[in-house]
Amino acid sequence: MREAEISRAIVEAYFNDLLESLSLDVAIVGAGPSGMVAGYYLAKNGAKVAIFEKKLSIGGGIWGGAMGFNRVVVQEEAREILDEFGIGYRPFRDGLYVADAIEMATTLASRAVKAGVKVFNMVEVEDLVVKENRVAGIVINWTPVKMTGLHVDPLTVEARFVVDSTGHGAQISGHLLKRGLIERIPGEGPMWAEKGEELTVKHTGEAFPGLYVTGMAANALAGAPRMGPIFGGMLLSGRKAAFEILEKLR
Ligand code: 48F
Repeated sequence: MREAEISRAIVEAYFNDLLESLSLDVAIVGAGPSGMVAGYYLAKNGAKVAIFEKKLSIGGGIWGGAMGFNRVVVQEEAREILDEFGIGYRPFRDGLYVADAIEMATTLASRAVKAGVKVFNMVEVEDLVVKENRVAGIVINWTPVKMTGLHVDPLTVEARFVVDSTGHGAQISGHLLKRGLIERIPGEGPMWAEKGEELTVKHTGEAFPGLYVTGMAANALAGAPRMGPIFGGMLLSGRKAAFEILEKLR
């Protein structure tokens, strides 16, 4: 067993995947619930898709449940997505179900990867490629480069569609705002679970030619309320974006 061979195995495998992912049908930014669900349905239906996640871990806001109590609530409308993924849950009251946050994060990730999604963690999307008023790709850099503030140029990935699944900050749409390509991002409103859940799904869609928004990023763009630790809207949002994009890819 030679150390250099271990290194060669890693470098070859990683860079083969990265090379293969430099030209995508869909580049998803953010491996939270909405991004992973979108990735799963896209890959399962034949799209070439990768998720770029700036943190070491995938899962976004799932892990901590609420206040670190690692359970999340899902409403009736999204139960079929839990079933599709094989995530367990217990009925509570009023059409609510409780799922284990750890099971949700790991199962969403596992099923997305097994469906064919490539996940590149520790990679921050620092900008967008925009050509002739259409988003045409993403600009990526290593998270440690961003954290240390080193002056290192990025790489670029071309994609027919980019999905902003970056959560509360809507970071990717923010690059369009900075360039005056969209007018404003009002940011999410104060807590109102029912309304926030409904509007997350409603506002999921193409926010700019070539750029879709999902989950809390959709709420931030629309100025819709936050909703806390209820996750059905995130799951439904990811699925909605995936099927709208699949339709356009066809
Ligand atoms: O925040 P996040 O979980 O997004 P979401 O799918 O779900 C929101 C819920 O978790 C929760 C909630 C539900 O009621 O309110 O907050 O909308 O995941 C967003 C992911 O995007 C990553 C970030 O690290 C997180 O894992 N991310 C953010 N900016 C970038 C990024 C970036 N520039 N490049 C790569 N990843």
